[in-house]
Amino acid sequence: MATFSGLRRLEVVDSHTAGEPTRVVVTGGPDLAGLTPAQAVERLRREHDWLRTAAVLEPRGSDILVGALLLPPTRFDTAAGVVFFNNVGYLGMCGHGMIGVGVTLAYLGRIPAGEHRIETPAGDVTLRLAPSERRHASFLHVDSRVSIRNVASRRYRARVPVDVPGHGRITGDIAWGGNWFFLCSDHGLELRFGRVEQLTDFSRRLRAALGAGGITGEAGAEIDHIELIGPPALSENHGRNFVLCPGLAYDRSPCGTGTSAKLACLAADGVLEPGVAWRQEGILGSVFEGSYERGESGDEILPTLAGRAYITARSELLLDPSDPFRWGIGTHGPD
Ligand code: PYC
Repeated sequence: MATFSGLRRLEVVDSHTAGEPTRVVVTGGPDLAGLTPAQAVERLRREHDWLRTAAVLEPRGSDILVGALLLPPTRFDTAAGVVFFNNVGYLGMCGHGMIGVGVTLAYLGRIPAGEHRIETPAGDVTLRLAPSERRHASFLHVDSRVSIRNVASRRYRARVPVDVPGHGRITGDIAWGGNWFFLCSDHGLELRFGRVEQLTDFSRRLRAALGAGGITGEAGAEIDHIELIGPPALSENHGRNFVLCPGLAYDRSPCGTGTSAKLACLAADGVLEPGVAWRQEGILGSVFEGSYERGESGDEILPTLAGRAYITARSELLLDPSDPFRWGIGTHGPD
């Protein structure tokens, strides 16, 4: 007979933003009160990585899931802190995830419509939630469309040549949008949903070539996101992307940090003025609307992105001490 003593419980709320899922861990994590998100990441990595693996790896999660651990604010002017993670580690920021965090906090009744500052390891991000209008009414009191003002973003290097085995030479820009991206337009591939296997394979080889060639972000930072750029499917939009995430899943959304990196490149090339809208399609055709203001230093921009997120589940993850896979498949957990 099954026994259920000693279960560890994680309360989670799941959502998706433009098709890309986010799992917010609300309770059940370790006590990280008083730590900033950057300090919390270090503590999680060292002592509590079980939380990440149990929440997002199989059998409870999958490679495409991005997790978000809510933290108490460390300052009077912020509403919360958040640490994002995935199947292989921790993220500096996550745009689709932050939009999901916005609707989740509203769903939980923790924040009303309005502006809220959220701490992340990459810096503060401002969430803007509008009250729901009747014609869009859901069970939330806020509209599903959330906008975020992301961390300062910038292009670091332009038109960097890379030899991709089996493909030939391509060029791309290296940019920061809260994570490091290599953005490539001259790949010659069609950015269609039916082609995700080919796009994934090419992006993996491109990422390996960056590593082999010692091509990095600033201060030797690993470039762990690849963004293939192409024309939009719909004329009302301005571009389309395919983004390969660090754990080799592709982003179902247009990728908030990737769209920020793209805006930084457009600004650096002088082809998009501050305040002008850029509608970025992802590989599913879902859209983030972006724009930017100039940042404090000459090459920095402050991107704003808007997209829709929907709550999909509220549940309790149970970690049974007799379950050999309770910490996630392929990991041993703390014991
Ligand atoms: O939206 O920034 C984003 C993101 C990063 C990884 C997956 N989504």
